[in-house]
Amino acid sequence: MVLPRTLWTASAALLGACTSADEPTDTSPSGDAGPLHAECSGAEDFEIGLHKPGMADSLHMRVLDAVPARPEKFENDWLIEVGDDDGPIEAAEITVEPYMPTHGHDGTFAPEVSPMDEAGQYAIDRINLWMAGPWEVRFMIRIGDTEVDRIVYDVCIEG
Ligand SMILES: [Cu+2]
Repeated sequence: MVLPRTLWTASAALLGACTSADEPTDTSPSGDAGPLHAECSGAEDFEIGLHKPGMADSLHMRVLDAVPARPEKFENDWLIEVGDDDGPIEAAEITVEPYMPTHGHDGTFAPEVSPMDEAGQYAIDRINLWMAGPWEVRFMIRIGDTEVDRIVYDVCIEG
């Protein structure tokens, strides 16, 4: 579990910048993070604050905090913020699936999703990234009975 933060206002102001940053501008190997796992070529560099638009382009997500700060093997806890252009999305039904695309398996159990008091914030606990290599952390977001969007974070686990 990570602590809630009151960042929605600041985050909303940054959404425009995020959506224009989808194109990678630096494809050189990251100097700080060391070499990625061999199967992780093309994975983006995960960092706290990373913003992603949904595949349907109706919602956005930001990782407000992560423990550990860079994803590591086995269990990871994230604090996320979900919103659309009008602000935070409360009462979303969020399903999270860690998935290893190169091997076709999941994290063996579903992470725990807990709405926080701060509007639009959800704690995602026990994201089990149990092998080295590339993972997708897949978020499926429903409001009522309607699936509104899907958002995927690509992360690389060092082995
Ligand atoms: Cu695997």
